[in-house]
Order: sequence, then structure tokens, then C-alpha cells
Amino acid sequence: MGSHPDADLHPVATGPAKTIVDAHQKEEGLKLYSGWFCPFVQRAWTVLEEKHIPYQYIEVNPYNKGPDLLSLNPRGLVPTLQYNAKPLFESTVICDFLEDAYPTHGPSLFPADPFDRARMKIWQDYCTSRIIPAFHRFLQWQPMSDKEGLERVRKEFVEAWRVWSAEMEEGEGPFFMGKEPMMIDFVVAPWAVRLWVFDHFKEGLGIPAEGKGGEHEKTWARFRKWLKAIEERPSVKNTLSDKEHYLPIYNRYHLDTAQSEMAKAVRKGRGVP
Ligand SMILES: N[C@@H](CCC(=O)N[C@@H](CS)C(=O)NCC(=O)O)C(=O)O
Repeated sequence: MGSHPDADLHPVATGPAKTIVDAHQKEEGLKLYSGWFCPFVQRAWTVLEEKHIPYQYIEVNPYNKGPDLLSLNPRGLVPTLQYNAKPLFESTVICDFLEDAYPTHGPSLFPADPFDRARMKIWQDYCTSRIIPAFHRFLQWQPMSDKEGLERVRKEFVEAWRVWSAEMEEGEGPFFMGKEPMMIDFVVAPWAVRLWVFDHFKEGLGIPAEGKGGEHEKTWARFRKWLKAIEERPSVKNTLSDKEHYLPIYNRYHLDTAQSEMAKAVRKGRGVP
């Protein structure tokens, strides 16, 4: 297992995330088994922060799985949550659980109106089933000399964001459901704040710049408004580490040498596990 390409990733959170990690070392009944770099972790982590739920942060390397993590989650993935000594995993399940188990902690991240809540779930599922797999297909595209293929995966990714953004176009926002952020925003935020990887590795993201959105300018303006709001949200911003430590990880995805379950699943066209 020590030979796994990601087994030697930077061991701890840095930058803004380090401050939060340091503040959550005290023993608590609720424990977050985390990898500082993991976007799925960031979903659960932002929800914990938004709701001011007391938790203990435990850094583990899921590519070099120790017995503690494996005893809680047989697949050995992060995030894994320990709640009163019982384990839970799968980031979206954890996010929903935190909302259900701590209803009086902070504002609810579920809309009060049942219709709004159901509609939010449709577009939240879209993030997991379309946007995120398209993110990884684009990032993993090789060879870079196949420009036609690169354009195809880039367009597919940009189109997924456009369709999603059109759903919030009529609303003032800035968040998907309105003035306040809801679960949907935190479910997709980790990938939104990692969009820079496409400028770094894939010759540009391809989302139109201001005024360049043509017939979809209104949709892209709404997307930009959302992106700015989510990037500036403290729970999102402060659970990020320094960019330099993400680079080797994303470089391996870009070169398609990543060995994680997620990478394998994307390669087989299964989307994200
Ligand atoms: N479907 C899972 C995915 C979690 C996941 O893929 N986490 C990665 C780190 S970002 C992991 O633990 N990988 C270890 C491995 O693939 O063995 C979720 O939503 O929680």
C-alpha cells in the first residue's frame, strides 16, 4: 500500500484549513475522519462548519489505510464520520445526516417548503451525477495531443455547469436557492473552488468570460455571481489548503496515473462511486 502513488501526499492541512484543523483537535463524540485534500470531505466539513456542530478532526491518508479507518469503513474512504462510536460514510449521506441529527444547530440547509426541497434535490443529484464526473473526465483527458477529444470533454463539462446555472437564472441569488446557501451549494462547492486546475493542466476551463457568453450571457452572469458567493463563503474558503499541495495530486489525475477508486470509476465510465 505504501507504493500507492498518493500514499506520499502532503500529510496535513495547510493554509486556512490548518487553523480550523488546529481548533478541532479536542476529543469529541463526533469525529470526522478526513483527508485535507478531498473534495468529498469538504462537503461534510463545510456543513459541520456552517452548523457550528462540535466535532473532532482526524487526519488520515485513505491511500495508506490504517486499521482505524478500515475498522470504521471497509472501503477505507474519507470522509468517514464516527457518531457516538458508530460509523457513517458517503459524503452526501453524511451531509443529510448532519442536518437531520443537529436540527437546532445553525440555520437549516434544507428549504422549509417541500416543493423547494424536492427541486433542490433534483439539481443536487445533477451535481453528483453530471457535473462531478464531467470534471474528472476533463481533468483525466489524455493524450493532450488529441485536441478534438480535449474539446469534447471540455464542452461536456461547461455544458453541465450551464444547464445547472440556467436552473437558478430566474432567482436573484446569489446562492442556488436564494439569499442563503443551502445543501446544494455545499455539495458542489468543492469542485467549484477547484476549477483553477483546468487553467493549470488543461489549457483553460472554457467557461465564457464576462460579456462573452453570447446567447447564454445571462446564465453565465448568474453562474459568476454564484461562484463568487461560494468562493467567499468562510466555511468553503477556510477548509482549503495551500494550492501548492494540491498540485501533485491533480497532476496525477491529469496524467491519468491516479489509482483511487474515484479515478478508476471515472475511467470505466461509472461516474463517481
Ligand atoms: N463516494 C464517496 C467518495 C469518497 C472518495 O472517493 N474519497 C477519496 C479521497 S478524495 C478516497 O478516500 N480515496 C481512497 C481510495 O480510493 O482508496 C463519497 O462521496 O464520500
